[in-house]
Amino acid sequence: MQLSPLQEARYAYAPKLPKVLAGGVGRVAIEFGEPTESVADREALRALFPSCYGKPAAKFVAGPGAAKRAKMTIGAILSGGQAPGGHNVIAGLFDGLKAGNPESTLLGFKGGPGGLVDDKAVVLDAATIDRYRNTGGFDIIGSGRTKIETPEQFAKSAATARARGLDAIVVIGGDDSNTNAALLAEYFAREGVPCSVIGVPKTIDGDLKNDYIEASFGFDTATKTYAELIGNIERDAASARKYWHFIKLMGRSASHIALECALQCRPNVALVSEEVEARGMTLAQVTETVVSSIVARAERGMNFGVALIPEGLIEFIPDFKALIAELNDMMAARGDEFRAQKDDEARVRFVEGALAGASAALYAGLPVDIKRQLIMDRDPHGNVQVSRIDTEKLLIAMVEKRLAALEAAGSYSGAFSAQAHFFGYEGRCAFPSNFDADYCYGLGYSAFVLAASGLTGYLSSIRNLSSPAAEWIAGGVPLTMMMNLERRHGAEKPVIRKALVELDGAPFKAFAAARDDWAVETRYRFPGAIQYYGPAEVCDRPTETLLLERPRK
Ligand code: FBP
Repeated sequence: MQLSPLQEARYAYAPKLPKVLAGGVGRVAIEFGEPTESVADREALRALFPSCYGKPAAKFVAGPGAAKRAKMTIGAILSGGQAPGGHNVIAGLFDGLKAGNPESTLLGFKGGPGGLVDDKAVVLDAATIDRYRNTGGFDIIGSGRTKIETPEQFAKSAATARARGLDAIVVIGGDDSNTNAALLAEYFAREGVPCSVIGVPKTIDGDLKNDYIEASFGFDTATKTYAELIGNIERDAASARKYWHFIKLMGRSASHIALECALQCRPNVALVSEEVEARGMTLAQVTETVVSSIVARAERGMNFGVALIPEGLIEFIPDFKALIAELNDMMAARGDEFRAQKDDEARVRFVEGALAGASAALYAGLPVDIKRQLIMDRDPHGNVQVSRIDTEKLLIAMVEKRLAALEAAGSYSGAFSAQAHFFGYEGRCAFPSNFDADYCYGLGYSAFVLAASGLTGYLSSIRNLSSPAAEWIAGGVPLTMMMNLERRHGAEKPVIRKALVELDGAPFKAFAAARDDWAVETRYRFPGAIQYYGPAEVCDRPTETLLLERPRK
């Protein structure tokens, strides 16, 4: 493979570790806190997780060393969507494992959780790890979205753990994948499989966070990548002065990515799904938010602008949310009939016949492409695949219609020409920023310490992230602490609760205080490309979200 100069340089980058881990695995002791409770549905979860529920949070402190030094075999799984830094989690895990005992073995299960079920693994040796240090992507072993849920899948996972002599499995994933990790930990405990299960908080979406998880890895790099592109588009818009750019940003449900990019780039409009839901806004009202900026700017001679749209928007518009919930239940209950329809057109007709009331009317009035996109296959966790719904185009169509009406009424005389963009996959495999490279390496190293200390059902945790890496606080948090019951595939299931944008949180408040000005004036900010070498204030700066949520002390 031909290496780029940056790739070669990044191989040599030494991630910065929290001070408590920098002394090596032999000098890490664990301090336990109070027993924990889940975020909701406590009795139900206590009953579902009799072994793992309510464990105390763990914090690493300097001490005699809690991690066992015997030879171990650990299996790593990369799960769900790619996020920059996954390779460094594996590198940190590998280095911790080898520091514990050079005879230990790291296995990589191929293609996500399915690799564990089907026992498809490779040995990850030093030479392999060195080819992936500080690089983006999950290609070292691949990823997948298999949900381990049937008794047969659990039994096969246990058989793999036994056959391979696994002491621990490290699941590197988002909320759904770590829900899997919690279920697996409980199953192993119940069945007497002597194998820990440790999670690592991954997702560019930024929605796996709480008091112990300040950020999921990958959010930093992905948002900086998108912000660079948005800044470039803003400059293009302000130069050409003829286009409105509608940019949909990945992030499935939560709007953290859109909000972070807004704080970095100061676009004219940024929609926040959580606010749309809280205000009970209809699609027409959401459209009006954009239209009012377009009209105000046109009056000032600026027929250009930039609008950010979170990927999950339509799921938060109450009437769409009800429609999607009905579609999900209907597709679960009448799945066979639905799938038996001969083509897309027949499926749309079938759905139109099956829906009733307001949902039927809403669905009937949508453009045909959106109708089709709404009934595409759900992912294995029951989620609508929002990245495949062209919300940005739906919004452009709505805006055009409204502007035409305003023009006819004599209250708009601007020129509107739109460009649609979707930034998602572009950011998921970028070279991890220094922040993500350091954070991920530390998370992997911590996962080893948790596993080697005999803990199970924990998520690797590093806190105090807005401070320099040496001051970061490492440890683990019980997975059940983040769980509640939610409706999936038509039934109540235990899942890790998504952390959505909080409207009384500092990032949203900072945005809300400035947005009326941005809507009318041109206040663009150009973050530029991620810098890997240079002064720390340029290269190691965390996201605006993190700095606002956890101001440096
Ligand atoms: P997870 O990190 O939760 O797995 O998802 C990240 C994500 O990039 C979402 O933002 C997006 O909606 C989804 O994956 C896209 O999925 P896919 O890669 O299957 O198209």
